[in-house]
Amino acid sequence: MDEAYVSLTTNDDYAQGALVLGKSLRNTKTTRKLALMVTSGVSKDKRNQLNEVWDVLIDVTLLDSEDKENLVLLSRPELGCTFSKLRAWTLTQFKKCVFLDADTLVLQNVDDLFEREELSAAADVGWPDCFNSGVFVFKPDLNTYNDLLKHAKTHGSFDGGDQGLLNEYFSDWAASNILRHLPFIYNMVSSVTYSYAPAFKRFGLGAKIVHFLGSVKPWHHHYNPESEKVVLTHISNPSQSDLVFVQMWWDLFGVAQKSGIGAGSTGQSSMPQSWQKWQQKREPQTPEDRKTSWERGNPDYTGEDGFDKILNHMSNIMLKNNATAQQTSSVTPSAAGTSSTAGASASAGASSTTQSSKVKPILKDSKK
Ligand SMILES: [Mn+2]
Repeated sequence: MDEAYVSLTTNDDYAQGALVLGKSLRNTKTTRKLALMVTSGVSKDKRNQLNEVWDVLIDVTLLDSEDKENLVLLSRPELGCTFSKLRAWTLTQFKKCVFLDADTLVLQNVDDLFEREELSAAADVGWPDCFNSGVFVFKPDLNTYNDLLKHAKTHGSFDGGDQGLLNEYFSDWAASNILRHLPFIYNMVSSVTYSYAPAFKRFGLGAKIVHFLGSVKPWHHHYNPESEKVVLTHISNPSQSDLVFVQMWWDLFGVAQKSGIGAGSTGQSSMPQSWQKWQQKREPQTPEDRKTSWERGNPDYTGEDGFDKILNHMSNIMLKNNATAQQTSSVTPSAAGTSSTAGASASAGASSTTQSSKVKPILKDSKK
């Protein structure tokens, strides 16, 4: 196989992200290889864990931008090591790759990304004329790698990290070819309900890759093993979407740690509840499926068969009955009334008869 998903971790902290990312990719039943770049900062224990999920761990040496001034400007000095990301272009055993930051989570199969050209990426939410370098399609090539290093030495990076450098190097991204613009659902910010809640409501279920931007990562939050609920201790006012996705991250982390043992176990049964729920929302059950679940004593209480929906349904029936009753009473006098509208009245009368005959079975049902 000559195509691969590639990620990077330079320490044990991000290794947790890489573990969950790898697991989430496995769950999508991808046909591509999973290749993780690691530096000497990753311990043996973590490497063993990661080896369970990733096909191959590739040792790379740390590459630092040494651009402390700009990193301080961004107040993210830890970003310097993300320059090691450039090493991805040396993985010439693969023809084409998709790079994913270790702080991303894959919700659905994204193998279609391999049909895209270098460099394809989604717009950055902070400056949409720049791409976000957390998810991108690229072609490993030593010439490109050397050019990138040369560019780094002569121009530096305007933000001190890999994103500034890559955006200047692939500077035609913004305007040259729309096919190199990935849709936002391939790199959706986890806190998206903060910036555009209605859009998340309308399009969020289509999300394919979630990106936990910022310095607080899912693994920094507190997880209560008894309630199996995550507590977002580091965000004072977390967004709704963060709550959902950080919980999903932790649930998958639990599975990855228990079974480990990732490569084979991709069955539905190993999917945590939060993931099953998300999938059910995305692929709603057919009425037949729901009937079967109901008959087996498993109504979807939190979804389609939830109390609110049942209440809504019932009040709709009641309102319809009231409307029908009103219509019937308003039609009757005209049916018996003036001869000039006799034709219209007759048809209105007929339809009201049909409606009231429809009402009867519903009333019968509701008595059961
Ligand atoms: Mn990131």
